[in-house]
Amino acid sequence: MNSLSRRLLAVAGAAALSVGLATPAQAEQWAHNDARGDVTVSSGCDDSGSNCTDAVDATQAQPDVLRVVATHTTDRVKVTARYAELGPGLTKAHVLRVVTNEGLHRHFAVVTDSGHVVVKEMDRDSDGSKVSCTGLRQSIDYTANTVAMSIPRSCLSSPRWVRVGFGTQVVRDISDLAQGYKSDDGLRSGLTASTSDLVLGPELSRG
Ligand SMILES: [Ca+2]
Repeated sequence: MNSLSRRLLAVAGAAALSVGLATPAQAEQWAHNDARGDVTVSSGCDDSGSNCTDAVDATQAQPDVLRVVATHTTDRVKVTARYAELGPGLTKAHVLRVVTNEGLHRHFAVVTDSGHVVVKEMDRDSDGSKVSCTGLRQSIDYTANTVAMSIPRSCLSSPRWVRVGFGTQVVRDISDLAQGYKSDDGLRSGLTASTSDLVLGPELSRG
């Protein structure tokens, strides 16, 4: 299985247009408008959810990311994503990827099941071990179809700049991974290759 899928499923427990924004005084911000209709459906998987066949299915509204805004403030690294459709059903993994100027590589994952947060953790890329961090936050709005997640800078060694990626995966049946999943990398228009990690945006300096 690819690194992204492995990570997303592991934390589940069961296994463009880019524009610079006018920056507020206290934050540097970047936004990306992701393509509509570019959800990747992974099907024909084995029992562990591996070795799937990936294909873009333009008819899938969930979890089609339409816009990602990343913000690096004086105390947090934050991303907000808006979807064509989110919805509380099924098992969903939302992942914020961060790479810092000091070479830290982290993935902050929030997994929901039927709308309830069941996993919330940050992992180190090199070995997948959990990184303790007080102050990880998420906010999910199923009416507005938005997800916001943020990491305190103090948990990232207070970096000078960061690059962030963001994506969401929906597991079709957490008790039967062979049924596959649907994914959208919020910074990649088109196929979310199951062999690659989340695409990173540009360097964002501390605001
Ligand atoms: Ca999309």
